[in-house]
Amino acid sequence: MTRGKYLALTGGVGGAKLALGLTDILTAEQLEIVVNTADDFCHLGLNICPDIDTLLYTLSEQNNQQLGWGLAGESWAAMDALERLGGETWFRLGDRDLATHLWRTQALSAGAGLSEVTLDLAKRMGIAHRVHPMTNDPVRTLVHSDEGDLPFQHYFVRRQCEPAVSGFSFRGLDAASVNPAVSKLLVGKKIGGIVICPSNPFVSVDPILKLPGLYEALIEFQIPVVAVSPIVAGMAIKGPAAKMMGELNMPVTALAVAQHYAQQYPGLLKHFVIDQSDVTLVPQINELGIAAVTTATIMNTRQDKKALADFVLHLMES
Ligand code: FO1
Repeated sequence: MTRGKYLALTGGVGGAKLALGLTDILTAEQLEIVVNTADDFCHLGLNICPDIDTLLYTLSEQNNQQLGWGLAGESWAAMDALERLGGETWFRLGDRDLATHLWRTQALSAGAGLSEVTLDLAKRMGIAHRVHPMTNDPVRTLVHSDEGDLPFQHYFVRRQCEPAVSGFSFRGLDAASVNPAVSKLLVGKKIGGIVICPSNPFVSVDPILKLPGLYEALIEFQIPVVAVSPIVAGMAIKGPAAKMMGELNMPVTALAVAQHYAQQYPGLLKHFVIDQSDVTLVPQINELGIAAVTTATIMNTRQDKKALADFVLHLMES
């Protein structure tokens, strides 16, 4: 089957699963992946990029499936030693994972951009596909909550998503530019379609789509965009999306996710893929001007990931 070049937009775990399925079908010439960087932060002097690393570890089949982040077969000697020194250990950096952060921090300190560093890291991990941070500029999610404004990792890891959220803002977003490697693909009309992976719409997908000029470019170039719902049968497969929706007074449904995308990015989505268990939502999603389609969206096995990827790609060709 011949396909043009596709872009996948993703955050962490759920998105990385679909990205892995896409890499099983599409070659490095046919697929490039754009990752959220608004979760990034500087911790213990290291540049940590959690979504980039979750994707790189998943694509290189080194990811820790029990934790959902970090590397498989990890050990924690450095964290234990840091604890004995009375250092900060709420954000757990495994011994092997530390090597990634050290490598990245050194390369960035030597003057390389995040884009270059990420492409290089991916190559060194044996990943054929090009992985692009959404921007080279610092964009940081701030979670507005009943405990005040919290930097994303303080909300997510330190406070275990317990504070009730009332909204989000993305520091640095207005001054940020879309990664030039991604802009080049869009302007060069090289993109045949975009897959929005089943990542958190508020803190993983919004920071990407809200980068100045990106949504406008996707509309201008009439690129078919398909999104996959991260909400299935009223629950998030992974992470705090469902809890956030409840606190934002949204119904916890795939329909509400589609409404969010329709309101924030009018005309962007051509198709919205929801789980077959949510089939009753199809007519209401269609009323938003987005064609809702159902399939099995829960990705437990490698075959599940590939099957969902194949389904999404067929939609884009239709
Ligand atoms: N998530 C946790 O829940 N606890 C951790 O201690 C933790 C450490 C960590 C270290 C490196 C890394 O790349 C990711 C890490 N994560 C941890 C996951 C991560 O912070 C979140 O899953 C994402 O930011 C949300 O997509």
